[in-house]
Amino acid sequence: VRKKLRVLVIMGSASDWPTMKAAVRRLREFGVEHQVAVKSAHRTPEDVVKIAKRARPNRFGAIIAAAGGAAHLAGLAAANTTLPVIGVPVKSKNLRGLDSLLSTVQMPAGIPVATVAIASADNAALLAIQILAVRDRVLAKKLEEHRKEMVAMVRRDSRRVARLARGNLDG
Ligand code: RP5
Repeated sequence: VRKKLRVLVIMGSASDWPTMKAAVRRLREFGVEHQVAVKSAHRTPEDVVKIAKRARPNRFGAIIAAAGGAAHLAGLAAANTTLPVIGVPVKSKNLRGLDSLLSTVQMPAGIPVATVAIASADNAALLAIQILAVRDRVLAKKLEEHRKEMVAMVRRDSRRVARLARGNLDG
């Protein structure tokens, strides 16, 4: 049997961890093996190159890279691997993540980064799981279950909001 692929989660700073926790929570929920590390495109560029180059032989199937501000981490990782790289723009103090978003998403032709919305660590994990699920039936089944749970949740919410809309609007 083929060995299961893992997900590598890197972030530019320990200050990104509160944002990235949600990705780890989701990967755990789906039983996807992962490794988490702080690697900075600007402060430790050699370490980023090294971990990205070793990612495929180290049995990773996707990389999640989160950074804020002049967010070059996902791009630098993508430049050093042919694995799919998912960028998470972390919300920044001065520009509320718009800088992170643009510097993560605006990659040059030839080196793509799949960028999720600002601070969307959970979606990054789901996308990584979807990538692994291309060749993993168990994961694909779990993703289907997750979608069904969302449908049930939205329908529950809809009934609740419809009830509220029929009630006292000033209460
Ligand atoms: C980026 O700058 C990090 O990804 C983080 O989002 C931001 C601030 O980093 P710290 O100054 O908190 O280490 O490199």
